[in-house]
Amino acid sequence: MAKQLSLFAVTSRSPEGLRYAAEFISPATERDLIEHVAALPLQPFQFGQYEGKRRVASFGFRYDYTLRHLQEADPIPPWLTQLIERVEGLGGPGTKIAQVLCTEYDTGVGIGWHRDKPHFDRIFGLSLGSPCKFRFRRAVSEKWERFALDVAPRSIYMMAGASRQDWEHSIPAVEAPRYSITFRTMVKRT
Ligand SMILES: O=C(O)CCC(=O)C(=O)O
Repeated sequence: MAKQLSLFAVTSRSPEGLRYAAEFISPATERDLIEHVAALPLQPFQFGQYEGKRRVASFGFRYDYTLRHLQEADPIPPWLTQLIERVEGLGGPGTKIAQVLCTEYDTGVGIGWHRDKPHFDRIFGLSLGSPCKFRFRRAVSEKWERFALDVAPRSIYMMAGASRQDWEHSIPAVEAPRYSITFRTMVKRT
């Protein structure tokens, strides 16, 4: 595993709460993680009656779009333990990862505009295999304000605050196979 890094604001005009760190993991760890993710029983993303082209496996919790609620999923596997400790370290005191989503994007596959479900709080995304454009948009007086981040393999981003609550995000079709492992904390219910 690479040494501990810090997350940085992307630019002064990036969405509030968006942070990024390049080279969060080494190329050897990246290869190892891709092998683990590719060996999972990945399933096409189910969005109610629709099926997405990306293939996913959820751990901890999964959101069921047909039943419209959060369900328990398989426990987070041990091969993710060390990585989660590093992500929690990056997130700072009180960061507790409760949900992990492993995603495979084949060439030509992306993800449409969305915000993550409100049950989740902060979202950390580790990129593996190939780069992508990570796009943001939010409605401002009947127009879209837009921002795009070039996300490199082995990097990690964090969405908190407005970048996660107010802005939508999407990834256009990738030009080479990409994998991501996203880590989510839960909103604390009082
Ligand atoms: O692949 C990524 O980095 C983003 C995934 C994402 O936006 C999601 O699963 O909701």
